[in-house]
Amino acid sequence: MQATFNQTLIELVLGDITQENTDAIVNAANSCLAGGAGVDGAIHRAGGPAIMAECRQIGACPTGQAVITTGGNLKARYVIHTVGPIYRGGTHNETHLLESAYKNSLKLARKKGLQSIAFPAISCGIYAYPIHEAAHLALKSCVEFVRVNTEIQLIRHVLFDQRTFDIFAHEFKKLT
Ligand code: AR6
Repeated sequence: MQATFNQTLIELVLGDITQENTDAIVNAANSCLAGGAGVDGAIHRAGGPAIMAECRQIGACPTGQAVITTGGNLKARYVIHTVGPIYRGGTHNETHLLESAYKNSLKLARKKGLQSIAFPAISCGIYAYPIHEAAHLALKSCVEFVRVNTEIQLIRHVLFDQRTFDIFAHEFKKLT
């Protein structure tokens, strides 16, 4: 499923983000950049120890911010590590923090001159963000960004399971 917004193709696919060949893939990290389970674990396993070595040098990343490392053994040249909010009832600035995680990742990609980027469903696993709302915010953040920034040509949302894909697809149709 895909649609063009301004100059950027936004695409939804079902799959494993570690296999993506976009310039960068985004990691749903924690603020210590310490590695973990979920997509974070999968990216470090597939990318090898060079990524963690760079994360240790960087040290930390506050929630809603993003940092960049090389892609190690991945096909993607870079990994952008962002930290989504832990969902705590929706009254702890979660909306703003999730939007910031997407937008700051995109800003960093633009700053690096990258043309394509793949996102997982940030905060939708261990951090327990309600998926409908997270999908809406993810897509809205990307569409808002590409309305005013034309450098990135492809944003791919890589959803790991059918249910998450279907929810993203439902929210995507509302925007097209
Ligand atoms: N490719 C694409 N998506 C994936 C993959 C994969 N290989 N593996 C899992 N997902 P989560 P969070 C999906 O829990 O909620 C870590 O321990 C998964 O099905 O990875 O932001 C970090 O260190 C879900 O839809 O990230 C943090 O402590 C989505 O990716 C914490 O988890 C996000 O799930 C971050 O939690």
